Amino acid sequence: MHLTLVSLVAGAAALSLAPPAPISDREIVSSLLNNPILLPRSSHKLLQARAAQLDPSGTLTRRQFPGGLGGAGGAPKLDIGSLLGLLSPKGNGPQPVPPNSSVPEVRNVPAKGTWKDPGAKAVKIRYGPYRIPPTSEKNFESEVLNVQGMANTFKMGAKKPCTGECTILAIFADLEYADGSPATNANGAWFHHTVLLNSGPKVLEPNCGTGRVENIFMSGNERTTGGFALPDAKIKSGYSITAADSFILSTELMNMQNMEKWVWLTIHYEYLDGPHPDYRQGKTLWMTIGPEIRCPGTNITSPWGPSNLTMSQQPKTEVFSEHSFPWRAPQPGLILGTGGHMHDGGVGVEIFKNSELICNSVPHYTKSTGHGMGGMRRRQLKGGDYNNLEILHIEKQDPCNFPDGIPLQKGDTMHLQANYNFKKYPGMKNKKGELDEVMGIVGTLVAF
Ligand SMILES: [Cu+2]
Repeated sequence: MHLTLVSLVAGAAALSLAPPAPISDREIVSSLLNNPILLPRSSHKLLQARAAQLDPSGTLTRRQFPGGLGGAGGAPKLDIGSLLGLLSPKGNGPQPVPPNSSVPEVRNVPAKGTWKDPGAKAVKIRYGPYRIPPTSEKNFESEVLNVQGMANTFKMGAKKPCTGECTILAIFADLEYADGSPATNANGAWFHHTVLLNSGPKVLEPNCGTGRVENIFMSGNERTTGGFALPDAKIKSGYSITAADSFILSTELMNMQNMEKWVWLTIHYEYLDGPHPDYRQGKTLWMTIGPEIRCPGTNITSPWGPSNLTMSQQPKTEVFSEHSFPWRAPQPGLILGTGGHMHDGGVGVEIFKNSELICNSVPHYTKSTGHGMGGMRRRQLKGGDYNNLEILHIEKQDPCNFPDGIPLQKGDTMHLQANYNFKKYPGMKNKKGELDEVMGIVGTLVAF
């Protein structure tokens, strides 16, 4: 007994000396396919469609991949290399030539000034270039999602702000052209969304508690701040990454014009070098509406009754409220901040801890100042006498901050209620002229 214990301890010590192996591409892709919480619906659907395209047996067209993708237990073996080729920013098709750019990949930039930690560094990393196809171009995305001018890509092993250990305090994402000037919807580049995922041997996905791949940041046109700490909080927190962690970027960009564009995604990181055990672990908890978005391996039914959305997440009525599945805290923590993301037509996302309303995240609309819209005007849309460039669009959405933290006990629940009213705000239409998919996503910063 004594000997066994000693040899176990010795074995553990020997193990800890070897650097932990990073997560394989196969495990990452398997997690992304199996856990619909990790990616926005459109990116998840495109990933499934790409995987199905490469599956010679046709069995991968099923929604779930419970056996993994390794070919074990009768599960089909997916050629991950080919899949990643299809998903890369360039794709497998004819290679269009990006413009030259002299803007460096990594720039040391001033901290945005809100994170008062004296040791904080700030760096801006440029990813890309990404080609955004003209609205008239037929591509895989336009066929699968009924949209125009969209490019959806993955980048595995995306550059991290540090190569060893560091603690990230905040993340901001933006788009720019070759010369570094901003690419916005005002000049026709629609920043649909980007998702930054982290994978690693010690990563634990906080929403479902399964898997070693985690969605740590999402942003779109509203240019959300991804914070793992509150600038004015009394509680120190951050997201720590290690040398074995690997970043994955999922990026979905859209064109508002019938003219090819090349853009770079920029991510600004504010971080502290090295490990910081005195900091609480800041985690982003994502909750979302959607008829089939559950944790892998669970089969719970919604306590809120039938969904107001179709399977492609398009609204069935003009005025409705839609809820997420409740999330249950696996351990105590502190809620430091929360905020929602909606699509046009949204009037607010209400966020609850147990049954108590802790935040109403309200969207703010502005008139799009797009120009050169010839490519879109030619099309006569049914079901309304407006086009997507004539309506108000959500520009930003209010967050709620709790500098003292709202205590979360083990077993406490959280959920969201997304309120939509298309009578008040017209919604974006897809290329068939139907109301396009809607979202109700809430990111909550919890310090564990
Ligand atoms: Cu969205």
